[in-house]
Amino acid sequence: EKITIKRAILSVSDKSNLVEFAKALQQMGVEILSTGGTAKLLSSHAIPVTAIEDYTQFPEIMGGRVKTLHPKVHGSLLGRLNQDDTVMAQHGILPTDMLVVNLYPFAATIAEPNCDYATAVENIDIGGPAMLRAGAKNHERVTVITDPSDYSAILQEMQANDNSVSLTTRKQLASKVYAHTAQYDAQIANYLSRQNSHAHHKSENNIDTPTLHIEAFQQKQVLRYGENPHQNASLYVPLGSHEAGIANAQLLQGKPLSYNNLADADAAVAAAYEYDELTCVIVKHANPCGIAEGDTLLDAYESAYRCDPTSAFGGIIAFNRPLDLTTAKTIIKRQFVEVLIAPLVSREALDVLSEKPNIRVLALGEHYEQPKDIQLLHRISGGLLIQSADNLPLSDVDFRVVTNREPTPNELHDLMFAWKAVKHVKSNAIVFAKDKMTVGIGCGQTSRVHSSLIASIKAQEQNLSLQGAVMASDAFFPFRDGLENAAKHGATAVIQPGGGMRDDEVIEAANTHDIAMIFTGVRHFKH
Ligand code: 93A
Repeated sequence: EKITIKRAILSVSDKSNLVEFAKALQQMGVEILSTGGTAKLLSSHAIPVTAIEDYTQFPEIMGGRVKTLHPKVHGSLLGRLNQDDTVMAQHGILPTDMLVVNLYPFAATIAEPNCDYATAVENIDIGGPAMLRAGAKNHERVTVITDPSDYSAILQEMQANDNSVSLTTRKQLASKVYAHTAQYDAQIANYLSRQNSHAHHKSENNIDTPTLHIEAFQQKQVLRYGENPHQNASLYVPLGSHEAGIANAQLLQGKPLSYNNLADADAAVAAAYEYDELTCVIVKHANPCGIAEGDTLLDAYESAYRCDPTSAFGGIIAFNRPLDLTTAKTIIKRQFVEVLIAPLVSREALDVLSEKPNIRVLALGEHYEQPKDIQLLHRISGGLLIQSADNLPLSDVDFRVVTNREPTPNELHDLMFAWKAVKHVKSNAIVFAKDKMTVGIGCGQTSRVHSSLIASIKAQEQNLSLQGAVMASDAFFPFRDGLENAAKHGATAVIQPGGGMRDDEVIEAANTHDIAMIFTGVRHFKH
């Protein structure tokens, strides 16, 4: 059934675009009811408006805490089409067909550096969410708008359909409402529990850490399937924020990204943006199989590819600089690639890539920055593990040379390069690097010795000499054999967290082999 919108309640804190929206409603013959501040603004623009107080015959009281919490307001929003006509008439309740509400800006208020507790509490909106939830429940009749950026689309729909909005749209808007109020309540819950001292604990390094609460997400896209074809999957994005990242990257060509594509692309971009220098990262099964810096994009790609061409087949390639024609050409001539990612992709590069339309090409945006403060979620049976990201700034790391010999400047550069790389390799992680490229990566083994063995085997397979290479380990070496092994393969410098029981023996082994070793005091487990 078509419902012509005849009456609307407008009560908004964010008053952007409101006046022109209300004007358009008025021109369509819609009667407008409003709360204090909203009514005042509309009146000042000569838009006729009925004060809610006049409709309810009850004043706004308690400094605005009770404005719309009245049966004549909620009855007006909840009254069912046809079914409730009699009781509404009996109590002088007029039906509302449209509700436009956005809430007291709680998140913005508590983000203010000087926000005190009382101000925060006063910014908990009660009447707004109550109306939103009522109107959304009754979406069979009521059109509920909570986002000013929806005004123009709704007006267009009304103009094209005799002042009515389709049920499909009303349902969509209703789902947006509940997502919004859920997010709003989550922000309040998080704030209040942060106020409570039990919600803070001293972490091991005596940093006062707030307890993490799960962010609210909404479904963005249903994916074809999950890790395997018999698994269902969806992509979710944080509610109410447009976070930069793979989930919002622009697909310039190719089929929609799969679950594995998204996960691998994410790993590749995180690693590529670990570096300020021009860098290429090739990822397979969420692990880098080649990382390299280069003077040109092509250099970087060639070096990253050389590290492990076998694994690079069907890989995901990410750059932290715009993708150019020469590099794009070389890649598609040389190898099968699933996804190519760069901040920008030049017109000519895209033209040549279009010869292989199955390659998914993603642009992150010119000024892309890797988000720093994202929560990492890991579902376990019966619960959910949440942790903050592994994003300690390098400037906070206390790099200490623990051996007799200091690293040479070249070794030092490679050590830093390898240390950034090893953070992005699944544990146990060992990275050999030389001349700003990885020359052997050992990932995901249950023992460090085997990771290092695999890294060296891979290097030998590619005829990449480990002579003069450096080695990075994501966690400390429990025994001196880790160092013996590095020396055996020709590594001359090592970087690792340190902190093991037998650090003395490990340092002694390094000195015996004239290896320069740095302790970071920071571990980079990744599982
Ligand atoms: O303090 S409230 O929770 N009590 C209410 O009854 C109520 N009704 C609407 N806040 C209430 N509102 C909110 O007031 C709306 O959600 C909106 O954000 C704001 C609009 O107030 P004004 O029109 O006076 O600017």
